Amino acid sequence: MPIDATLPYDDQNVFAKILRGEIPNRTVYEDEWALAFHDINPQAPLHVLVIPKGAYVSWDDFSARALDEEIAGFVRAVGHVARAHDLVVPGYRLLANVGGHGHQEVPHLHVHLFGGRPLGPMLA
Ligand code: DGP
Repeated sequence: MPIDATLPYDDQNVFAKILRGEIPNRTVYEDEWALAFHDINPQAPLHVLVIPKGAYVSWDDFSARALDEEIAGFVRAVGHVARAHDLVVPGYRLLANVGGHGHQEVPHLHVHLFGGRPLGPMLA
């Protein structure tokens, strides 16, 4: 079920539990600002989720409330993960679902990084 992205942050969401180490994950990258790990239900040969360490519900919440250094750190982490997987030459796709129409299911901001095959045109 998609979430209501205007609700306050719920620290019991599954990605908050992953950040606290309460649920296992397959980490591909971690730094001060971000954690990147394999999606549990991959839609491409490489399907990684990159999440900020801070408590933000969605892209909207993050872009409105996060400090510039958090935003910079997170964006750099996403780019680092793509480069570390040699995705720049073949190309890749980034996606952030927000709220109901965006079909966001986990109420902690996450950017999907897809790669490893031609992804075709973007489908709405
Ligand atoms: P979205 O619809 O954008 O909120 O996508 C949520 C993604 O999170 C979906 O692709 C599946 C993934 N996911 C949900 N629960 C878990 C989990 O416990 N571990 C991992 N690694 N991924 C999860």
